[in-house]
Formats: sequence, C-alpha cells, structure tokens
Amino acid sequence: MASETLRDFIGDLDREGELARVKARVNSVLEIAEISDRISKSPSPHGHKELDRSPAGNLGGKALLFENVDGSDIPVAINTFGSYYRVNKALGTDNLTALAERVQQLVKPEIPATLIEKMKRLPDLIKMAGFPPKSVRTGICQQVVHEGNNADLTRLPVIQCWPLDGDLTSGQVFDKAAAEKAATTQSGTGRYITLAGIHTRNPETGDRNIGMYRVQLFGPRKCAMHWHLHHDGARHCRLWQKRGEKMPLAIALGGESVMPYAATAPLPPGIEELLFAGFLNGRGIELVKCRTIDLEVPANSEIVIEGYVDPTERLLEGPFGDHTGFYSLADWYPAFHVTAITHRKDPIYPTTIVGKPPMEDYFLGKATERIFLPLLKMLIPDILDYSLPISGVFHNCAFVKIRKEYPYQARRVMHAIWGAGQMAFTKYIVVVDEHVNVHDEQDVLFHLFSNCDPQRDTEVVHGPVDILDHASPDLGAGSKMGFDATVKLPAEGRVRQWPKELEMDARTKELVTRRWKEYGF
Ligand SMILES: Cc1cc2nc3c(=O)[nH]c(=O)nc-3n(C[C@H](O)[C@H](O)[C@H](O)COP(=O)(O)O)c2cc1C
Ligand SMILES: [Mn+2]
Repeated sequence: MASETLRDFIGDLDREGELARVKARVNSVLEIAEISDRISKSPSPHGHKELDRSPAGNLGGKALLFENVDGSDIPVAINTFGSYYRVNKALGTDNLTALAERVQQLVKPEIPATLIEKMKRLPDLIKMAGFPPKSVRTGICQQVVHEGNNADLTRLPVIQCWPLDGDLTSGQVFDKAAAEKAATTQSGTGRYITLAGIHTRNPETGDRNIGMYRVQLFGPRKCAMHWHLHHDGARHCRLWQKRGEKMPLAIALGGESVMPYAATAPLPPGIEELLFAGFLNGRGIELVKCRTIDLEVPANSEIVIEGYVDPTERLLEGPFGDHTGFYSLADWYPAFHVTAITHRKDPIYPTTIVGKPPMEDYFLGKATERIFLPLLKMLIPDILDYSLPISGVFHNCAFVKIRKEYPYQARRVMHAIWGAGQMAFTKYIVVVDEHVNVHDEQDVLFHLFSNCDPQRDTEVVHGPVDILDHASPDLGAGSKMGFDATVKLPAEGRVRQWPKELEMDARTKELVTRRWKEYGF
C-alpha cells in the first residue's frame, strides 16, 4: 500500500533502514543540495529488482530528513523517491513492471475503433476502476492557517540548489539587458520550491490539473511559476488570460505518497492527475476546499500555499540548475501571489534537487517509463519495449524495441513517437530489433553503430523540442533524429546481403555449461 501522508511514508522508510536523520544544523542554501547530491550517487540499501542495467540501477542512497535547518523550525525531507526501492514503495508496489501490469489491465477492456476514442476513454476507465477523488470537510493540511499578511514563505525552509540559481548577474540569462534592469528592480531569490504539486483548473471545462513545476521565491508572498509552454499549467494560464481573469492556484506539498509522482506523470491534457493518483493509491484522494481561493487540494498535504496568478504580470524567472546538468537561462514567467499558507501541526517540508543524473528525478522518470509502457503500446502497437537511458536525461533519447515485420516500420514508429504526448520532444530515437536489450545501453549502441548507414538509416525531422534543450536553434523548436538500427529489408533503400549476428549454437553452449567444472577455472 502507498502511504497516506508524507509523515507516514518517512516513518515507514525509517523502519526499513531507508532513512537517514541529520541532526547537525545545516544551511538551506546549497549545503542540503550538496549533501543530497552525494547521497543520491551512493549505493542504495535495498538494491533493486528492475530491468535497469545502467550503473544508476543500484544507486540512490537513503532518503534524508534534515531536522535542524537554519532559519526555519520545519524539517526538510529530500531524496524520498530517489531509488527504485523507494519509488516503488511510494507507489505501493513491489516493482514497476507489476504496476505496469495493473495499468495494462486498466486499458485492456474492449478496444474501441480509433486512437482518439481510446484516449478519450481513459478517464472513464480510471473512474470505473473506482478511485475518483472525494471531497471532505476537514483535512490535516488546514490545522494551522495563515491568511493575508500572516502568510510568509520565508518561514519555510525553501532551499537553494545550485550556486548561480536566481542570479541575474551571472550571465545565465536569455536577455542580458532585461536581466540587468530586473537585477536592480525585481530580482528573485535563489530559493525554489521543487517538489510541489501545482493545482490549477481549466476555466472552460472545469478540468483540474496537477503538474510539478518549480516555483522561485521573490518575496514573502510573491513567486514566479515555471511551467513550460507545452504543459497543462501554462495552457490553463493562457485560458485565464484570454478571459482577462486572475487564475486561482494552489501549491500542495506532501500528501499521499503517490501525489508527487502523479504530479510528474505525463497524462494527456484533460485527464486528471487526481484520478490517476487515486488509481495508484488504491483509494480516491480526499480533497478539502482551499480557504481563500476556489480550488480543492489533497486534505493530507503537509503544507498548502494558496494564491493566484496574474496572467498579465511577468517576472524574470531563473537561472536554475536543471535536470539536464546545465543551468536553464532566466526568462519571463508569470507571477504568483500568495493569499494563504495552511499546514498541519509540525509539518515536514519535502523538496528535491535536480542536476546531473542520477538524482531523485531519475527514479520518478523511470517509474513513468514503466507505467506508461502499456499506454504507449496502445497508441503504437509496434512497440514491444523502450528505455529512456540515463545519459539522455529523458527527453534527449529513447531506445525503442520493435518486432520488425515490414519495410520502414522503424520510421513509422519514430514518427508516431514524435506525435505522442510528451514523448514528442524526444531528440534522438534509436529503434532496434526484438533480440536487443533496450535496458542495456551497450547492447543498443552496439547495434546502432553496426547496423546503421548514416545516410540511409537516419531520419531528421523538425518540430517542437523540450524547453530545456539548450542546443536547439530556438527555444522549444528544433530538429530531432531517428536511427533505424534494425536489420534492413530489401525495400529500405540500397541494401546488400545482410550478415547474421554471431551466436554459439545451443548444443555447444549446453556442453560447455555441463562440463564447466571439468575445465578447472
Ligand atoms: C523534479 C521535477 C521538476 C520539474 N520541474 C518542472 C518545471 O519547473 N516546469 C515544468 O514545466 N515541468 C517540470 N517538470 C516536468 C513536469 O512535472 C511533467 O512534465 C508533468 O507531466 C507536467 O504535467 P502537465 O502535463 O499536467 O503539465 C518537473 C518534473 C520533475 C520530476
Ligand atoms: Mn496534466
């Protein structure tokens, strides 16, 4: 079972030897981040049972609870999802493949005719599975309420992750002139809320969305909201802007242990993360009404920050040390104004840092890779399996396995991926045959290097790319490349006689296995 609150989850991790409590006084500026980075890259206590053959498979160290943080009474939890063992535990499963099978069951019943119909049916399927959210009258997240000027973000132990975060004089900016001006007038701090669910509502349909977007502190009641232009929060914001209205928004921290993951899940627009969270949780998520805005938030949250985005007001957000391993340059994002902060008595503040992998987000991303395989297969039935290798930081690279049955099938799969939700941003796609292990980078690269003629077997397209891709010529727009590393068929251009890949015959293998001891190694 998943845990009902962050406090319960941390208690469980502690009992299982998966938590380190740090009693030494630490600084929320950089020190927590550096400790967490080192721990992330150390061996994890329980190892793992996943498919991952990368060096990161066994890493992740322990979850950390900093009990004595400079400038705040609130303890800081970090790296709570940062290993296969812990991300599984948060999602109430033993391994991600088993969870993917539950998702498979969900999407299996009677297959309607078109893809659109299939996608449209998803919310119904989840509802039928019986886990819609429920409204309740009270929640622990409102045990303590600070409204108006009593709400003060600077009382939270919001961390700074990397040295140049929020530094407009660092040169890590898109527009130097604007940055110089903003640095003297309206400059953000280096502190970012990094592990929150951002709750918004579509003003036209009423659909609720939760996304994990970082939030930069500008003052006690002012922040910048960093949602990428392709994400649902940004889409909602454009709708509110069109109406000329302020957008209610709540930042929820903690809650059921499935909540942070659900906020990162790449669900298609209009499919509510709350339904998916209920499905993962095995029970509908309980919601309470916010105190100062017209939104509901998970009742079991540790801390909730209520407020509104004024779609006409922009702040120069960033720079921020990102999960790509580079700084994201400062750019204009909407301002968020706090109207209330509510929390449980003795809350824990959850956070994360991103940077060169592996870090906590690697394991959240791997959970998505597994959980969404059945949905990806539903869209693109040719796909047998796929992997997002650690060096590709998710959007840069996908290894895809197919059972090749006709010419140019690999190309068809590439184009389908470039049209599939957030997978569309994948910069490099390598398609391999059935016998290749996509979870073994060595095996994939071997087939890529040997089976591709660069001119004949690559496909270059133009399209939207990830906002975080700093190599694309324009922000969010650039090119993508597919490698057909499968065995070529005669109709796929000029193809000579294809050699067979080496493999020992079964009889000899069996003989050598049987006699192994005799050889005296
Ligand atoms: C630790 C972490 C931080 C993230 N930060 C951001 C962010 O600042 N902005 C953003 O647009 N997406 C960010 N993401 C990715 C989104 O949470 C993810 O794409 C999610 O599916 C978006 O939800 P949506 O489709 O409902 O918008 C982050 C993901 C993780 C795991
Ligand atoms: Mn969404």
